[in-house]
Amino acid sequence: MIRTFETHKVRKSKELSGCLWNFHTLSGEQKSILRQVAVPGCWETYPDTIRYRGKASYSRTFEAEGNVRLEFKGVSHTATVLVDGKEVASHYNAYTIFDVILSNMLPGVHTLEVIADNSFGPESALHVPNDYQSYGGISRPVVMEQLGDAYVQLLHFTPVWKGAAGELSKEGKQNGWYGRADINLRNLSQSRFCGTVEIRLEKEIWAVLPVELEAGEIKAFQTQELACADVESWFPEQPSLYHITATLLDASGEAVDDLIDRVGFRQVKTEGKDILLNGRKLFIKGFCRHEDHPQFGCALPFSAIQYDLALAKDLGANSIRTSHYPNDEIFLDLCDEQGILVWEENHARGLSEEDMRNPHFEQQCEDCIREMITSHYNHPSIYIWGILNECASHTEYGRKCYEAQYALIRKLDTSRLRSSASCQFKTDICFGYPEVVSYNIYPKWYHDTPVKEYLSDLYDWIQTDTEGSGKPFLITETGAGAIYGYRTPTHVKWSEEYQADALNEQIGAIFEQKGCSGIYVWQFCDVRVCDSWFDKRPRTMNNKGIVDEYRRPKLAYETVKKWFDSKGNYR
Ligand code: ADA
Repeated sequence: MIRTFETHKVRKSKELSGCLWNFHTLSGEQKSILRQVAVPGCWETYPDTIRYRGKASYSRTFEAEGNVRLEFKGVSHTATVLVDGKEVASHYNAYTIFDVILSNMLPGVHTLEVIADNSFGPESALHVPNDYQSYGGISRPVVMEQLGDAYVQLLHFTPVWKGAAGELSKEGKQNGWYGRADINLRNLSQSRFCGTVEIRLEKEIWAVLPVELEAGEIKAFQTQELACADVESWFPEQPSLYHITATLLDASGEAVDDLIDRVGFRQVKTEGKDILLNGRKLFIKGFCRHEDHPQFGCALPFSAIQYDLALAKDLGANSIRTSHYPNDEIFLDLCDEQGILVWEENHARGLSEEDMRNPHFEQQCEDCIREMITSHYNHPSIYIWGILNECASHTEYGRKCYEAQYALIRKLDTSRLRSSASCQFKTDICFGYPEVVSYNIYPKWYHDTPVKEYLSDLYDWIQTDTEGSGKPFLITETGAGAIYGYRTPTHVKWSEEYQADALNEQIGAIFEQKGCSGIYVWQFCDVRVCDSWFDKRPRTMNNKGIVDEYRRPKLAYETVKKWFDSKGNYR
């Protein structure tokens, strides 16, 4: 399953995943383990490659002719793509989409090979041994599309509220909504393309733009801000969605290509210390969630993703933080449809200044941000872009990296907030850039300070000594570890009782903290971590889940549910 809705009616597309591909390992002593494997999938879900770190080859045949677009939703973590034995694309990062255009293919059967590599090394600045697993495989779907001479390469829609402020918070149809569409068109032929691009909101024609593309040209088009009458706003309680379609017509008026996406009319901004969603003061009750499962690795199927969201909703959550990388777009489709707000972040966790000085770091971060925002721009559930979780935001070198990445996000998207989850206690120097100040704190786990005291001390420092003063404030991580099934009247650390007690105090203090707009509990479920973390992580797992890796609830499940159910979505 690619998306929860059709993204084309004119363009012909075929999923190349959703079946078995030929597989063999390519490095180390496990050379040439030959078999057929499910794609999408991770090789760590097979017994003989469960801890394999290196390269492996996936291959299959496919029929095609003319202009073909291959889209890879995620290959973990570095991909080399060959068609008929010739390299046609390469990509770094497991968590972002990449594509390749194959022009003028001869009719017939072709071979597709993807070499995936999950090894660590100096050329990988973001996938490093870490407190989560860098899996190996074609972990998200692969799609083949048949293109004509010209096609719709990108369709971004920005909702704009122009009505009276008070109206925005009412549910039901409103006439204050406008929108702006940005479209990129590409001419694959060697001759000029003339025609029009027609944009529909649901069935209604909303805009028509004239098109002239020189041979081989990629051109950006933008509509003015146009009215979108009688649409309902998107709220967590009323997640109204609308299909937007860009159809490319040639000079004779024939449709030659199209691209369909879904949008929601909602406005996100800050006002003083508040995060406003459609004018209402948002209160975040969320979880940090890794894409991780003992049976699927990071390649969770649709039903497993939906099960996680159902548990989060049962727990009273209204938001998920995609810690620490962009998520599968089908997860975002489900969040759009179910009114679950998303903090989506680029790929980084706990990188020191030395790590950030890796010569590949800045380009790999920039690529991840561009690819994340380009492919996820239209999802109304995403209210904030995060960067660089717990990286070196306390050093001058780090500050320059944060500044550049915040600036890039603002260049790509003016409609959403920005933040970064910091762990630099009273030493962070990067709060002048983001709209929201966010911290990961672990009183009652990594240090036994009373939570209320620790939190108010940190909050007061932010208000008095930093450029984050007066900005909205979020706790983006707090929690404690518990080994599922370890129950003891001693309530010692690693027991389920201790985790429940710690979270009770942590959440209680955060809910009471003035100026705090919410919390993300670390973390939704227990996850596999890299082997080298064995000494810090019992079971070589991060055991701070509210449920274990099989989604079995720990005692803390009811504790979190009690707190989350006690508060609505707004302050
Ligand atoms: C950090 C980090 C998380 C996880 C957590 C923990 O806050 O952002 O990825 O490692 O600590 O479990 O200690």
